[in-house]
Amino acid sequence: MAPRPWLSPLALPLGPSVALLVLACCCVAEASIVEHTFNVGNLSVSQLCQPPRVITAVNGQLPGPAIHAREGDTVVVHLVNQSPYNITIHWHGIFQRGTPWADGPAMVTQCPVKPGGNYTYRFNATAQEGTLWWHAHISFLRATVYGALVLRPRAGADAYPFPKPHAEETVVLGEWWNDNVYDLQQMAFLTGLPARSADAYTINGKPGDLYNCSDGNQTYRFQVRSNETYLLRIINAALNTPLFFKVANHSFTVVGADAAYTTPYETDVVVVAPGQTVDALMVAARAGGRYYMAASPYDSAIPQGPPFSDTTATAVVEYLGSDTDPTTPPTLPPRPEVNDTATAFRFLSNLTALVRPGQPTVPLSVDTRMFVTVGLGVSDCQPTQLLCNRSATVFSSSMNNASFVLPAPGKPSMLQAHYGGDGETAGVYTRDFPDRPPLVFDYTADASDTAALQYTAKSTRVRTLRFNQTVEMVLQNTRLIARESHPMHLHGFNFYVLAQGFGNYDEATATPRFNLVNPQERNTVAVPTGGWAVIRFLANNPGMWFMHCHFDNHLDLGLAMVFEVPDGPTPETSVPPPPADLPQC
Ligand SMILES: *[C@@H]1O[C@H](CO)[C@@H](O)[C@H](O)[C@H]1NC(C)=O
Ligand SMILES: *[C@@H]1O[C@H](CO)[C@@H](O)[C@H](O)[C@H]1NC(C)=O
Ligand SMILES: *[C@@H]1O[C@H](CO)[C@@H](O)[C@H](O)[C@H]1NC(C)=O
Ligand SMILES: *[C@@H]1O[C@H](CO)[C@@H](O)[C@H](O)[C@H]1NC(C)=O
Ligand SMILES: *[C@@H]1O[C@H](CO)[C@@H](O)[C@H](O)[C@H]1NC(C)=O
Ligand SMILES: *[C@@H]1O[C@H](CO)[C@@H](O)[C@H](O)[C@H]1NC(C)=O
Ligand SMILES: *[C@@H]1O[C@H](CO)[C@@H](O)[C@H](O)[C@H]1NC(C)=O
Ligand SMILES: *[C@@H]1O[C@H](CO)[C@@H](O)[C@H](O)[C@H]1NC(C)=O
Ligand SMILES: *[C@@H]1O[C@H](CO)[C@@H](O)[C@H](O)[C@H]1NC(C)=O
Ligand SMILES: *[C@@H]1O[C@H](CO)[C@@H](O)[C@H](O)[C@H]1NC(C)=O
Ligand SMILES: *[C@@H]1O[C@H](CO)[C@@H](O)[C@H](O)[C@H]1NC(C)=O
Ligand SMILES: *[C@@H]1O[C@H](CO)[C@@H](O)[C@H](O)[C@H]1NC(C)=O
Ligand SMILES: [Cu+2]
Repeated sequence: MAPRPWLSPLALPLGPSVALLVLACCCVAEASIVEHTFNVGNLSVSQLCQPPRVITAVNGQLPGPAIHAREGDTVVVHLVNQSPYNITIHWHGIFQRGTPWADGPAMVTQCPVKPGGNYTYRFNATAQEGTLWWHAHISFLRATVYGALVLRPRAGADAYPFPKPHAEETVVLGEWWNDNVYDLQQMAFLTGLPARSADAYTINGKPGDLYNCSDGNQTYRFQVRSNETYLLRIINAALNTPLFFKVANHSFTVVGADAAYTTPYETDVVVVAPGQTVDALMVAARAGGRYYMAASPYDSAIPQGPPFSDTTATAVVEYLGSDTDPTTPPTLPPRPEVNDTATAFRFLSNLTALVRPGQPTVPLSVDTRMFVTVGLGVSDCQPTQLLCNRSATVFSSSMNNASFVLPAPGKPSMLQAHYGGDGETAGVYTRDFPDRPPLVFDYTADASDTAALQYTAKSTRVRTLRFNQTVEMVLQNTRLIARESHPMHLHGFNFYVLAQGFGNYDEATATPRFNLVNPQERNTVAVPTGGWAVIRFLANNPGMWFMHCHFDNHLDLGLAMVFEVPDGPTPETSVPPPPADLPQC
């Protein structure tokens, strides 16, 4: 990839309708329509000096096209499936208020778009600013079907609640397999054995110079000018790996996370779990030179799990001007150890929200309290796992010991069942997701009673809320099989993270530590390994909303549940009829 100058906001590749609007309405900031066509199909890619491989990609790009919109715009994406696989796309972090049929998780809000089929996603980017992203929400296809979704303020970059940067860049972190990821998922399911870990990490689709490869064409390059400030929009699109992110000899001011502004936070390392985003200002404070941007793994599992790639993805930050010698190798930043939980926790727990007048803040009263364990376990093979060892149990994962499975083939999606009013009678799901684990035990300390506690049964359980109820949820990691930091993602809402810590949640000591002033607002929280996090959200969005671990390996094993939010009192607070082109199963 040729080096390219940092894009100025006006030179961004906006859709035709937005480009027109920028010309026509420089003074009046009206909402506009941002329209894209996503052709999902085969793309042949050569990576890590391997022979070309066929991957599934949007419009022949890896990462896929970035969507740029302004707060309040209507986003319209025509998905055309020219791939051999069933596809859906999720707009990660978009509330989808009034458009639950556009959320995207397969079999939760829609049946998949079959090969040769198409579906138009239509939603408003209302009351959200910052960096989000989109990705496939079926099989492991999001390994290559992903891209940025950038929401700027209605009034443009001048309206950022921080000094306007000279330019912006999206930095999408990913994982790469020298394999067909659809087949990997199929084998993992059929055998009940975990899929193997990635062969490389990537920055904007490229693994970088530290991998064995000699063609010099696998490194992404950014160019900067001395003393200018850049807004990095960092997205972790990896399937299973939280990442440390650094730039040699540079530091950051974090100003946003998950499309919610934060109090400016100074750091030289950014930590992003799968599903999370971080917006960080970086001053190009050197006179010149070349510096590596590095993304390296954080492996939170205790004890450490299956082997994973202890490697580093790099991109090059190159200063323009005579002070840069293009022949010097870039400086590599020191990277945290793979098990550096202290660094991960310091970053993830220290972020706070930027409180702004007129913006919603954390609800102070609570209607429903839930205590939910998240972790690994074992299950019996399901009948459809045809290559399973039936005399043994297989890995599983669960929330409150309920291991989630999607509705079986032949059933409608959960949102269709909900809308039809026959969710339970149609045998699609049951309304009995528990508010407590079935058994109270020492969730995090080493103990010998482990084997008896590991077993978990498969089910499709939802928690039905009242419309506009305030929900507080303690997410408690367990030691069963292994402690691990699970990135828990909620569709349809942002939540506030009131507190987090290690060990067993203790209400008496935790409650006084709740941040009820400026708690960070996110759509994905990395529950500390062997620890807990407390979140709160207002259930003001009717629909069926998936909550799940954003490690695809764990999602597939059942670390998920669904919130069912009934209609409110008005048409605006009710699930509308499904769009005419909603795919059928
Ligand atoms: C896409 O690639 C798969 C192999 O991965 C192949 O079976 C299929 O025919 C290809 N489809 C098209 C339209 O090229
Ligand atoms: C989306 O925005 C458009 C234009 O502002 C508006 O007409 C429409 O009602 C909105 N849709 C929803 C579901 O809120
Ligand atoms: C989308 O699907 C409809 C219904 O099958 C079909 O009529 C239409 O031609 C398709 N559009 C595209 C762009 O493939
Ligand atoms: C590169 O190859 C060497 C020798 O085969 C091996 O030891 C090393 O782990 C490889 N590095 C990466 C990043 O694959
Ligand atoms: C490098 O990759 C680009 C596309 O990413 C391609 O156009 C170019 O031909 C490649 N160059 C080499 C030397 O392989
Ligand atoms: C950057 O700022 C420093 C301190 O203000 C100044 O000395 C230096 O000349 C500036 N460099 C450039 C390239 O403008
Ligand atoms: C830049 O970073 C490298 C690697 O950490 C370090 O060795 C070097 O001293 C740093 N240079 C300066 C000028 O800070
Ligand atoms: C991280 O792993 C190394 C090597 O296994 C070990 O020596 C060290 O104690 C571990 N650190 C933590 C914080 O667990
Ligand atoms: C961040 O959190 C840690 C606890 O992990 C604390 O010791 C530290 O003082 C906090 N503040 C900053 C600015 O890092
Ligand atoms: C299946 O599991 C049983 C019980 O753990 C074990 O004894 C047996 O070796 C396994 N068979 C295979 C083929 O792995
Ligand atoms: C939902 O509850 C909040 C307060 O918790 C209230 O301000 C808002 O008006 C309610 N919305 C609806 C649609 O009932
Ligand atoms: C694709 O989706 C359809 C409809 O839900 C389903 O019947 C079919 O089995 C799926 N195909 C694959 C390969 O998963
Ligand atoms: Cu997980």
